[in-house]
Amino acid sequence: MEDLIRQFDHEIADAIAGETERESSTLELIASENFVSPAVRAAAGCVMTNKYAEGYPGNRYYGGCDFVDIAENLARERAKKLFKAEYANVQPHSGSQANMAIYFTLLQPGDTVMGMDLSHGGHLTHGSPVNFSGKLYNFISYEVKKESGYIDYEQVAALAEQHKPRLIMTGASAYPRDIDFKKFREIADLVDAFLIADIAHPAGMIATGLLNDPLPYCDAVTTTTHKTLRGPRGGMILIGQDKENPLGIKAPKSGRLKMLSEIIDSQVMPGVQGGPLMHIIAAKAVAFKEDLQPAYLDYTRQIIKNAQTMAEKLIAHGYDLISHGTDNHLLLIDLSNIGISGKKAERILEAAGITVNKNMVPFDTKSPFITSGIRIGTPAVTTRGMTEAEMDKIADFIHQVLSEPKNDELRVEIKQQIATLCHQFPIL
Ligand code: DSN
Repeated sequence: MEDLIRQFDHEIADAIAGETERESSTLELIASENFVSPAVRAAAGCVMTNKYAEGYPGNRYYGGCDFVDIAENLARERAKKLFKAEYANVQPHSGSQANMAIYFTLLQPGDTVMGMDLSHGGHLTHGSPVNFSGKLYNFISYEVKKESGYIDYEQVAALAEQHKPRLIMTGASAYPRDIDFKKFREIADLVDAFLIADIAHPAGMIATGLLNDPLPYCDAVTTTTHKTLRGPRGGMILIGQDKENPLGIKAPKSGRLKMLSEIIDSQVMPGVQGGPLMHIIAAKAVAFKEDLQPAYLDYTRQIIKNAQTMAEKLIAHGYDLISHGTDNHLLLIDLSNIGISGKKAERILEAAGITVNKNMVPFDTKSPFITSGIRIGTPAVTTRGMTEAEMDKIADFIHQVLSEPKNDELRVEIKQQIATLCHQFPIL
């Protein structure tokens, strides 16, 4: 593939070669990233990129859709099987667009909505003032507790009582603990609010039953497909089995789900998007087939074991982990006690071959461009086949680099050791 590109465009071929080398020889610890299989990558680069297919299988605005219909039907059926869902829309180009389609389905501009504060682990589309969500709707943010780092469910209930939101958004991008969706449902019911879970980060472990399942409790669930699900970059919307339709549609129960799903479908396309990315939908189908194999359960178990191993080792080295550990695939570390900003930690770790991202921590006093923390995730290194022994080593590498922030030579030395380690665990 690269040779074909090189024959015509050596600049892009060089950039791809550089990225291939970077991914092969450094440690990818960004919690939202992963490495797709060769089959998923091949599907994402297939001829279906040529096809326009506005609409849904069997009901398109264009001719010639027989084969892309097969791909989309397979993606939808596999997604439903994976999550025990009644409905799946696999067209959203991203998690943000999945969330937008849900908001457009359930809200009017100006409505009051609750979401987790970005600096406490939420996502841009959960009401950040610089995002469409914060501009279109009146978002009220809930937080984690300062002492424990866990979601402050009493605060969520009190804010809901006070503000009577039309919708409560759960889910996070930097929250290391499992979420009590049942408790959120009870709070939402008190004020007659819709409840939506954005499971972009932990979707893989929810699919395999290792983390709480929001589908029985939420009116709809959104996710991305490229994080723990290890598929192509994209989004998806799900509705659980036997869900009461939250729109108050007067129809028999079976008919209500159909009507809600039709509204969501129409908000994804034409409400938010035009033509779906059929090559990406084909790749989603391949990824979901992989996720339905027994090996994927082992993979998701190992993601958690790896994160917990790294958490224990870093705590032993004196690091301040938000919530003192993790239930899932990520750790959020407050670096205030060692006197390094998230920005600086990200830079010096990258120089040593370790890729992480700077991240706000709850009650952060630094700006989002500097931050007091870093976020670390294990999905990508687990895909390479790394287990607890490697996590121990990686935690030691991180500690060595952060303990000597001025030592350039040490970083060069560690980068070489990391390249050697990475080459023992090649990416397919
Ligand atoms: N940018 C993603 C993350 O890193 O968590 C969320 O969309």
